[in-house]
Amino acid sequence: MEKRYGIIVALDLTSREKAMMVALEIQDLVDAIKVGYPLVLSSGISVVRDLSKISPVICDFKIADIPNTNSIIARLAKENRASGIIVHGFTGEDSIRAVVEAFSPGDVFSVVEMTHPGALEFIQPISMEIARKSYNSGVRGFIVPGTRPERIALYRKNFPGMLLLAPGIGAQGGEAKRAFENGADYIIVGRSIYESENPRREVENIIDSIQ
Ligand code: OMP
Repeated sequence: MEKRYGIIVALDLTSREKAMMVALEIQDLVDAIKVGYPLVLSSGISVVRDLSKISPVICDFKIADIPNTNSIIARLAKENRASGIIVHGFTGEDSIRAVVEAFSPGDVFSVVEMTHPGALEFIQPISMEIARKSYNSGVRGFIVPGTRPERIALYRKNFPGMLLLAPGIGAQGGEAKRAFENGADYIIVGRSIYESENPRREVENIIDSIQ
């Protein structure tokens, strides 16, 4: 994934037309488009292929199954030209590794800690172990909480070579500048961009805020 400003847009839309429109409007300012269940379930997996003609696509399927099922899902994403894919790290080394192998060559990102308050209940207490297992399984990077910059700094310190992608910027209260200052390589931004009346201006504002 080539880095310009380090911004990944999350298009959690249920309209293919709107998704294509926003993607085209901001394609030169973002490094990738993250696509998840809202868009794929409403538009079909072919939307990944269509968006990949505009920008690299990361499939956020948060894959969390047994190794065999994980491989099938990863292969489907690959066949539809995804450049990256997201797996849930808590499922363990064999499940993560299955995605790494089925998606190769391609970037696999493991969710090691989440942004929402509920992540403190189960995930955060074991997140460093999740990160360690994910690292051992050969992932390219981690999804880390942009809502908790001090946690980003911790992952940065413990895993210097890993790409750190931080969602939770904007709508969930995280700040782009703080995420980068604490070691994020990329920020993931959804609603602040796609719900804006002027998505392009919103991305430009984010770029201004980090320079
Ligand atoms: P906004 O809150 O609208 O900016 O969107 C954030 C995006 O990042 C959504 O697509 C979420 O599903 C995703 N995300 C989180 O918000 N928190 C996480 O802990 C993990 C993710 C993710 O895996 O991308």
